[in-house]
Amino acid sequence: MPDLTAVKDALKNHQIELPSWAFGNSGTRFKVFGQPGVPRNPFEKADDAAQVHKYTGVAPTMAVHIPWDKTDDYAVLAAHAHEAGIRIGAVNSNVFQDDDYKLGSVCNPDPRVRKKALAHLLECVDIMDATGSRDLKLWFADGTNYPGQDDITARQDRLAEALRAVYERLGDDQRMLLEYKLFEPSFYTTDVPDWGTSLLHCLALGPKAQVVVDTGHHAPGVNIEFIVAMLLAAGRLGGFDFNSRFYADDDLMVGAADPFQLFRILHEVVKAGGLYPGQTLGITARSAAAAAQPKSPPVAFMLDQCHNIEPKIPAQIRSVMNVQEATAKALLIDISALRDAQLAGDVLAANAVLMDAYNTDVRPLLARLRDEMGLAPDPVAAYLASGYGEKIISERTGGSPAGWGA
Ligand code: LRH
Ligand code: MN
Repeated sequence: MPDLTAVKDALKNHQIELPSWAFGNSGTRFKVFGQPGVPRNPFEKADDAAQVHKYTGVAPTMAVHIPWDKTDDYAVLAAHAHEAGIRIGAVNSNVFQDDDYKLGSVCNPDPRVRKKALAHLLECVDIMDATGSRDLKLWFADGTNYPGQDDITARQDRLAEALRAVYERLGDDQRMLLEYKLFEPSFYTTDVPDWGTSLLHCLALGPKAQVVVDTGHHAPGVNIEFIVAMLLAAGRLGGFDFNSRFYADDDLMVGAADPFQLFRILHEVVKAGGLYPGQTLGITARSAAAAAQPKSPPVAFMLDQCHNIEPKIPAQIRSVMNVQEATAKALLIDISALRDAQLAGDVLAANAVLMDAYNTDVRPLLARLRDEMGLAPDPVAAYLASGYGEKIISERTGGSPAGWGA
């Protein structure tokens, strides 16, 4: 059993990034159920994100999405976030909601549309300069709905051209994270459908290009932790968009649908030393040859969720706690006993080591951790008792609640 003090130290250093859009109204094509007290602008979204950090202590950054979080001066937004106790994290581009993008954005057959899309991506890097953000996160809805609609290879060449232009624009401490998704809104081809396509583009671009794994973007039954292990081994896992799903891209609370899968994913991250820069606990040494491989870049642990029916701030707090619980269990794995059983070919013993950690109730350990961090043991209860939820409902009257604008 690993030393619990070391486990708590690792958990204190493990940071989770919140999505600004989780605090706005969201829904499905059938209905967006508005909620009272929803923020009306990125400043109020930052205030709500700061509440999650206030009660969990491990969510110090909020990702923004442009134009959903469009504002006149992004440095002012960054200063406001700082005032509230957090920082602006990844900048998400959006080239999937403009009429011009019906046949795609950077992959569109029309050069005028591609030029417009590229201009938006470059504007997002300007915004990163203003907010001090390190990560540009790129997701493209680009694809086709019918065989023959467009040339698969030509679209890839157009994509590569745009990515190259963005890559050249990045500053030394900036990077681009390329997110893949199997389908939706395109239903025949998606131009970045899987980890292989994203990785190929990243390898062609350079070390500042890495892959984002959105846990809701795979076909049912895909072994996501295998993909994570491969990307970590290649030094190209840039981050996660954490959420959970029962069927498709449901964007439900991370760990809600499949906490065991989340645990298995974080086991691969801990083992590879990807939990946070400087992590030492729980790392499994690799063969000398492999150890020469490029080191894992910092992994961004971002949530990408929509709280269509549940109260949004408590749901974000619960989601952060779900990641903490899975991470704590992964850190409790007795890696030397695991390695010994694996090398001995003792299948049942090896599986038992992992299941013992997974079946460990880590909630008391996390309550003690929060106590040491000067936080209440139950962050959700503490937030609900604060009256902040009622305050924003009474204050945020007038104006229009934020949403996806879809
Ligand atoms: C696409 C996606 C992407 C975001 C959006 C909010 O499904 O996962 O990460 O831009 O959701
Ligand atoms: Mn995502």
